Amino acid sequence: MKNILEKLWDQYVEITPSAAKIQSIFEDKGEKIENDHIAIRTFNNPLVNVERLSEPFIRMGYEKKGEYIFEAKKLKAAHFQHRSDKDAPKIFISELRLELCSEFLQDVADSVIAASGVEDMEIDQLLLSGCVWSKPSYKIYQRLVEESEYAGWMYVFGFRANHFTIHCNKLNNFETLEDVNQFLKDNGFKMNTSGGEIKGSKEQLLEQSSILADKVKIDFQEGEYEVPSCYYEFAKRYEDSTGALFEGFIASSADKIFESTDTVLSK
Ligand code: OOG
Ligand code: NI
Repeated sequence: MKNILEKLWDQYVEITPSAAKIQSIFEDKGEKIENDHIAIRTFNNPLVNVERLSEPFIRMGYEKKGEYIFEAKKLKAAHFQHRSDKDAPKIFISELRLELCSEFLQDVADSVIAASGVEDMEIDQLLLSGCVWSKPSYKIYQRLVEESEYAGWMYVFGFRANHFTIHCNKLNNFETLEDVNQFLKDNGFKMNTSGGEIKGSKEQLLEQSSILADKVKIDFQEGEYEVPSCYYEFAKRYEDSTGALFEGFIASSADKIFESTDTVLSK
């Protein structure tokens, strides 16, 4: 039986072919890939909020560590770390604060959640349920994206891993994150350059980069349209003055990493 992290990976690579390609080009260089973290998105509706989606991870031995606020994007997030297994990927779960959004957006979120039957679902099942509501409308998607790229993404892709993240400290042939980025670009991948190719710094104890989300054809009510799906991220962590590896996230960097799925960036 595959565990939930393996199932999330399988579901993710189905709509993120670049992730499988990237793994294989690193493996061809003799690397063994380990993930630093996995990210999940949701709405703050009590039926599906961060608290609720974190339950299966808490049961697996994870505990809540950091909390983050993204004012402009109207998001809140928390990260979870495994209590004893230091190699277990961290889990970063964010939620859109619906009460700060337009009535239109709130109505869409409420109605898709109400129509999805999530109340009767096991959370393990919900986490892997993707777009659990009925076929999305391209018109609604476009209107959501105008207000919140995050809401548009959530409406189409729903519950799944939004990205996995290569733990670059564990690579043997790449000294710096610049080296990783160069290797990706040499292999034809497009980086998210919002806020610079590398977000964060050694002084902040965390450097991150990501490719732009892949694009996939989605069967909307109005027909097929290509939209950005999921991306792969790369993180390098540093030790603080006591010699402890930094295990948190940096809100100002995360703010830009979110944009890897923006429709405007992938044009
Ligand atoms: C999460 C973006 C933030 C990080 O590592 O800072 C993030 C998302 O795109 O859902 O993953
Ligand atoms: Ni991330």
